[in-house]
Amino acid sequence: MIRRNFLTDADAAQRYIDGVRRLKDPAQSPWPGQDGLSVYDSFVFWHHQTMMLMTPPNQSDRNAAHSGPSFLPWHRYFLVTFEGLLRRAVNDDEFRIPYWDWSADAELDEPVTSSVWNNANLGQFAGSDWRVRLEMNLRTGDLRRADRSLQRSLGSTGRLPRREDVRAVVREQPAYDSPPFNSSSDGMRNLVEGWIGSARIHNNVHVWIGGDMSLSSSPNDPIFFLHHCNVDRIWAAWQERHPDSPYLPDMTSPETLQFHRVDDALYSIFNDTVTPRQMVDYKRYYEYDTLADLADVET
Ligand SMILES: [Cu+2]
Repeated sequence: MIRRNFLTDADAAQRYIDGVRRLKDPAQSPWPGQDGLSVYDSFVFWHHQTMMLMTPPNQSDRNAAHSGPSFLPWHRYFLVTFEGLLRRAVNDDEFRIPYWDWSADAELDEPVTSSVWNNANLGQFAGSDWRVRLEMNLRTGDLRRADRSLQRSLGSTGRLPRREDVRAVVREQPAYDSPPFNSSSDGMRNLVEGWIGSARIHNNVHVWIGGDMSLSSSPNDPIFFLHHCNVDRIWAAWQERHPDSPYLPDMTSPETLQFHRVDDALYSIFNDTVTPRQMVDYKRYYEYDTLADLADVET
């Protein structure tokens, strides 16, 4: 039950691609009640809905899974749910989502030449047979039906975070998060999410890829899950490095932090109740092949 490196494990990479293609096909993987849409598309919808849910509603910074503490557990849950469907799609209980170590690509002279973008890998999804069927309407902010190719703008803006940027956060940030628990907070979560700090870690990767990755419908790009798997790996490395640092905030925090407190239900479009507390112990679901490049820890 190991999550492996997409760049160095051709088998995990190929199975990820196979599974994603199956989940995207409305004939093989229909989204019940949504004509012409697939199970894959439901994840685009779920992510978009979550971003539109401002928490609390009278501000425009924190939503149910971004610019706040639940950024990490919500995306962990999102990936674990997707991973369970992938497992069935490739018919292998042991399969886990691989991670894209973008810090390795940051060391290339031309990161856009990384093998992750080859046509045999993620490059193929920018071709004509991969259709974006739900997209964020830039004018209204709503989600609408579409039928077009995936868009990327690799490397035109932004920068891939360097390994030392990530290591510094894992090493030097003992606090998970801090008041006011939004995009101005100090602490590990906000440095990893990338609203503060020079590296702008998670956000910068979305910007560097561009196109569909810069919208609330960003899971349209299959790189989304590989990117977030690496973001999750950073959280895992931090957890191993700071085993006594708790998830914050706890339930003594006000209702305005709903969807972010440790025992709140994470926002879901499905009939399920999963809390940040239940997502802390990732080893219930998977382990990483290594965390040693991110921290001086044993896995
Ligand atoms: Cu997100």
